[in-house]
Amino acid sequence: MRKPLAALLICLPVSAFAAAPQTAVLDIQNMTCSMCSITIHKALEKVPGVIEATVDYDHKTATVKYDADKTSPSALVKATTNAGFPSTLHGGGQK
Ligand SMILES: [Cu+2]
Repeated sequence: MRKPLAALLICLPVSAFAAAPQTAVLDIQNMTCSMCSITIHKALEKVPGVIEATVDYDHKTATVKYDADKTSPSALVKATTNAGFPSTLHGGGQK
């Protein structure tokens, strides 16, 4: 039983550095064609801390995986708004 304990002790500090990614879903306005989703995608991926951005044109939403230590849902909203697509946080994603 010594090995699993040793592994646990080694793993803990590592996981403290890599915070679990958070996911935010944004409702996006002004999306009128598939080109818009590309623009939004680029705007979101430029935000420092964004790990992955998926824009759903059919549902007019963007799902963004981000590092909560580096960015926040409000920064994501700002990024799409600055790109010409005002957005709001969908559901209870913000704490
Ligand atoms: Cu468009």
